[in-house]
Amino acid sequence: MTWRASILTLFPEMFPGPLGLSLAGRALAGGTWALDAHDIRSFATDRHRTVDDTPAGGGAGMVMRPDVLDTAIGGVMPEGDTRPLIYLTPRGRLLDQSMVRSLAEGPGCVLLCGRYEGIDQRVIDARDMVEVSIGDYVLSGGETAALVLLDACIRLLPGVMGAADSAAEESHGAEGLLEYPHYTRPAEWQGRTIPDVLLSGHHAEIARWRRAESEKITRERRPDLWARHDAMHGGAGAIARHPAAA
Ligand code: 6GU
Repeated sequence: MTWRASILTLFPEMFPGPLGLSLAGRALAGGTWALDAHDIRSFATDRHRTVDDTPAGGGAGMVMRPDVLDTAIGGVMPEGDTRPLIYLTPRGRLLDQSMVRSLAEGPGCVLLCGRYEGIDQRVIDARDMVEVSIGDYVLSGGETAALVLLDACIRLLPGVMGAADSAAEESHGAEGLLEYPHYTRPAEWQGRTIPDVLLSGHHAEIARWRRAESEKITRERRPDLWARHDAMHGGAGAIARHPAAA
């Protein structure tokens, strides 16, 4: 069954964009996933095809109208469509790899990309939208966030990635650690060498070195991920439990 993404946006030309290339593009052409992008403006009913209005209570910017959005959603989500309806907004729940995994396992998603100051709260409530953010910074619209979310999901669809285990071993994988550093030829470049252990042929030692590097970089860069990883493994720190590796 094809994983299907439907997009509601004022800028449908932004899709598939970069997702039409490389891994995702090949999977799109091959039918692993499908995309339909719809112009919200085409669901407006007045002569001027109005999609927004001034905020109730006053203030700067414009708010997208609930009636137009509801018609648009109804137009792309038939009765019985079980896909989650996601509104991309900086006030949403932070996207993470576990959310990505569960979306990729489902039938697809419907993505609503907002512009202006936001959308009327009543359509968020009435349609039971899941509000999702991709990080703590502000984008000019939800479209680039939608592309990020889709990219993360598509690469997990069966058959999209080359090596069977390349999704399992990477950063934010099941272990919740960042990835160890990578090296390739030449063995010496601008006076810099490759760590000896990687050229030793001792697979167990290489695995141990990579694990230690993963833990070190996660501790240094992402104390939040490290705390969660450590708790997952009984807490108190991996080194403390494995004094030999310290
Ligand atoms: Cl989903 N939308 C916008 N406009 N800005 C964001 C975002 C989404 N996530 C982070 N910043």
